[in-house]
Amino acid sequence: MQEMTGFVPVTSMPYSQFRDHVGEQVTIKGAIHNIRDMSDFAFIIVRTARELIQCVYSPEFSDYRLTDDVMEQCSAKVTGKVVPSETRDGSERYELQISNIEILSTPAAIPPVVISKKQVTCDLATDLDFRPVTLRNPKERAIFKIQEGIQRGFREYLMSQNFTEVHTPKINFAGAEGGTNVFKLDYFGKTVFLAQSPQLYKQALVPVYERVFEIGPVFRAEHHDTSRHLNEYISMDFEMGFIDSFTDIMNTETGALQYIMNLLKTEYAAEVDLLKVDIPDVTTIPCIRFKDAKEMCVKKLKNITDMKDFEPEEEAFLGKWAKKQYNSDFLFVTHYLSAKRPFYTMDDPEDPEVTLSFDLLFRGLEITSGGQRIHDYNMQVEKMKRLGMDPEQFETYLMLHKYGAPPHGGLGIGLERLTMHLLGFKNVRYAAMFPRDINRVTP
Ligand code: AMO
Repeated sequence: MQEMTGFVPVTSMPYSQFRDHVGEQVTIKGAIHNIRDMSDFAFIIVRTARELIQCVYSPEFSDYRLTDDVMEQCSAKVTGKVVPSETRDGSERYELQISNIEILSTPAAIPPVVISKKQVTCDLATDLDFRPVTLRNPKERAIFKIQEGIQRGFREYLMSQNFTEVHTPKINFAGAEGGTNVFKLDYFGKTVFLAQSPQLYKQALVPVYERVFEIGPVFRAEHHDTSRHLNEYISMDFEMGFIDSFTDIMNTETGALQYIMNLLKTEYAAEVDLLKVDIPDVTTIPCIRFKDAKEMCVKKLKNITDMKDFEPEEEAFLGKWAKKQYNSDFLFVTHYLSAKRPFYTMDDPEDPEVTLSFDLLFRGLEITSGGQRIHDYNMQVEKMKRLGMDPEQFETYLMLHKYGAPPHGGLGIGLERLTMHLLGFKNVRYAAMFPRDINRVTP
């Protein structure tokens, strides 16, 4: 009888272990990423899950003879002796002197774009059209390794702060964020909506777990094609109960960002180096009220017409201002106008025109919205009515308030937006693995 032992060996010896095996034969498995034929010898670069490993073929080393089936993108098992390699700057590097290559699979065609150079040089649309292939380029794949680091940091930090990870439904009975950017779905004859955010559910879970978080996809039917909007993105949300003030939420986000940036520096150093990521300092984050920020924008920028929200150029201006004034890449803008925030937002009891809410700008781009929520049943029903909503439609959401909820609040961070500005991209699509926008649903 065959029995499973629960053990699968790691496919390749990591490069970091080569120094302990100098002079020994080791085997790695990966894709042949690049072949540089130097006539009497050849460099064969093997791409493993996270590394590029230089292997050298020469008839001098062994009886193995290179054949034509060793081609770029074939999968192979390469065996060779670990030797120090010559480097121009004298730094310590190792390579494999090939003693055998076993081909495990052969591609049917040559990649449509060059992926074996340092960088993929085609335009964005072509890059996205061929994503399953272009992602193999080490710089492209490093983007999403960094993105993994951000999510991991968010998760690890919140778990250390007693948050419970949850998953809420993406097929919803109502749009949580209002507006028209909600996808409608025919659900066995009923109209339902794709979740714009986990808002209605994460709040419901506060009286259950006190602190919850979720990392998951959300959907926005954006009707325009911009460099900062996707129709499906990953939202990193949390919600916490028993807050004393909405600044508890901003402090928790600051702590999460501190942890994330530190994690990237330590555990993702290879990708940080490869992409030359400028990791921001998050020791403290300055705060400014919406009203004061708006006044500054109106003074410094021309043609500001929307007095209730910021245009992208105002956010960019505020980003530069925070850098100059506080040497900070981040800026919290607080107390947004009540008229511009969703129905669940708590108005400021000292000035009901404004809310106990905030956005976080990172290098001049909004990456987060958050704030304190209404926890009182009558207050929530009244606000819904004032906004022309039908509380009956939100009966299940209102159970939260009706049956008792502590003062609470939370936030949502757009993962692709954070990645975009961390890596200095001009378009959010570079930071989305398989982006969905008004013109794209493939690959
Ligand atoms: P909001 O709608 O502001 O707030 O969204 C939160 C964050 O999500 C990101 N984001 C987007 N990213 C890419 N494409 C889009 N179309 C897109 N829309 C938004 C932004 C934004 O700051 N429920 C609240 C959050 C909360 O209060 O907890 C919400 O979803 O980075």
